[in-house]
Amino acid sequence: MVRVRSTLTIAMTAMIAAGLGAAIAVVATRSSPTQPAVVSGPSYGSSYSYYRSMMSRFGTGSMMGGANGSMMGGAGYRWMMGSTAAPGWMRGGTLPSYMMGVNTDPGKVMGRLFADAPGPRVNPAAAPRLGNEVPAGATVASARHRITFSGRTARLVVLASPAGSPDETFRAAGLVDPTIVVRAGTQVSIELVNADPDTAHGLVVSTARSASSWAPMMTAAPAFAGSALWFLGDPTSAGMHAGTLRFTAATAGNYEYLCTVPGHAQKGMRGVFVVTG
Ligand SMILES: [Cu+2]
Repeated sequence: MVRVRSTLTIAMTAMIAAGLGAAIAVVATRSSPTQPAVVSGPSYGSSYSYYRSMMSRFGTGSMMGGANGSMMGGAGYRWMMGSTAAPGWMRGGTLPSYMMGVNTDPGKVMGRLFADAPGPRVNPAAAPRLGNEVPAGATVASARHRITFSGRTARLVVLASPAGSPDETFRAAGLVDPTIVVRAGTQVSIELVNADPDTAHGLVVSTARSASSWAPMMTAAPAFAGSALWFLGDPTSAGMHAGTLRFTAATAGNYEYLCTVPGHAQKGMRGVFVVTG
C-alpha cells in the first residue's frame, strides 16, 4: 500500500504541475481525444510537450507513463488542468484519504521532476538583492514584521526558502514570512522565486484557516482570481524558476499566503495577507 500511495502522490503532484506553465490558460472542453484543446497562452505548447516528456519517464504499465499511459493523452492532460471533468478534490473539494499517506517528501520529488520545466528564470546572484528589496510605494516596518502598500498597485518579490533564511519560509523585503497589507482594489503582482536548491515551493493567497491543511494545493482555494502559483521546480544551471501571481485584491478582509507544497504550510511557510477597506 505504501507503494501505491507514493505513486498516487507523484501522480497528484504531476497533475497540479501540468497546469503550472499554463495556469492562466483557459481549458476548452471540446477537442479531439488525443490532442489538448487549443487554448490561449504562449506557454501552453511547451508545457504540454514538457509534460509528455516528463510523464514518459515513468514505465509503461503505470497509470501515468509510457506511450499508452492514460495520463499521456490530451484528455488526461485536460483532466489534470482542472477541466470540469476533473474530480471534485481537484476543484476545491476534500482530498481523498488514500492520497494522504506518503513515504517520500513530495516537495523534493516535485522539485526534481520539474527542475527542467519551461518558464522564466532568475540569476541566483540576484536572489539576495531581490529578497531584501523594498518594494516601490511600500512601507516596511521591520519591528512590526509588516509590508504596507498604500497605492493602487503593489508589486512584490517573494523568495521561497533562500539561503540565510530558515528552511520552509518566505522572504520579502528582508523579512521572514511578513504580514502584507494592501488596500481593497489594489492590483497585486507577486513574483515568486524558488531559491531552494532541492525542494519545490509555491504560493497561494487564500482565505484564513487553510494553513492547517497538509496539501493546500488541494484544499486552499485562491481567494482571488489569479492568486495562486502552484509550484516551481528546483533551480538548475539555467537559474532559479520564477513566476508571477497577478490579481486584484477585490474584497477587504484577512487572508493568508502559504506554500502549496504538501507539508510546508504546516511547518510555518505562510504569512498574513490583509486587505484593508
Ligand atoms: Cu514550500
